[in-house]
Amino acid sequence: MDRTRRIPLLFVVVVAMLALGGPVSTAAPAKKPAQEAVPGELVIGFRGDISAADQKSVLKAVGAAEKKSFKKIHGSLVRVSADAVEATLDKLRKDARVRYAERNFIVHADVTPNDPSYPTLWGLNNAGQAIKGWPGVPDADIDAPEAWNVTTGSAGVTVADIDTGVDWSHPDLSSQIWVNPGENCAGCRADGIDNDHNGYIDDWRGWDFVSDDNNPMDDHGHGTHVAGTIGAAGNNAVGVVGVNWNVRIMPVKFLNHVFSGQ
Ligand SMILES: [Ca+2]
Ligand SMILES: [Ca+2]
Ligand SMILES: [Ca+2]
Ligand SMILES: [Ca+2]
Repeated sequence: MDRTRRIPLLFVVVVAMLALGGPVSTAAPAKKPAQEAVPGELVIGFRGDISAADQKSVLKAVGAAEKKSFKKIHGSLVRVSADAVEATLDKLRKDARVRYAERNFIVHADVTPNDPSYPTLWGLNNAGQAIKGWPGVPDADIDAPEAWNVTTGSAGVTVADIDTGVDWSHPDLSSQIWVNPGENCAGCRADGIDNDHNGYIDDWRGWDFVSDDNNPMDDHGHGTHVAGTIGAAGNNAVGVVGVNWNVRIMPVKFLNHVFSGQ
């Protein structure tokens, strides 16, 4: 029976990492930027039983000038000296009459890609949209838009897709496929020479451990699906979007086209 070739997974991972061009991921995670806020402005919420006169005395005690009062929610927008923001927040948060005090943060709409099939990817963002007639569960997702507000990926990060191969010609993946720099000199991709001396000849875009050749094309579909989740090109007005809009995917094929159980 034609079964999937049994190659120990650890061996494949080690080969992928060491033989095909070093560690899989090289870039440090991006540091989350400080949230943008209006300089010198604070938003304060008072306890509901605090009178307007008491609210004013709280503000006076910390040197805050009221810019706007929100009576219905017992809140206030105030202005303080820009260099006294932290100290003033400290004092307000210790005052039992104050429910909350924070900077006047500036918020923006979540980043949304223009890929036409994005609304069907409920795992990335579930707004309760129906998929094939089945209603969704709002927020049963991985909060991808929230993550995209921080980063949408980087070409400096390479992810090995160790699976059934990858359709490297796919319109949403072709721009994301890793290229081995050691086999990318002029003519080196097809010269029959192991230019980077890693034991694999012309392995310029990964390796096929099933057929032992340099074409890790997917003949099953699973590895390509996984590659799309890892990093289908995002915001390119084509098809779907990956968790990373921009990343490099290293195709490493170790499973053949046969489904388990066949
Ligand atoms: Ca969510
Ligand atoms: Ca090589
Ligand atoms: Ca070569
Ligand atoms: Ca796309």
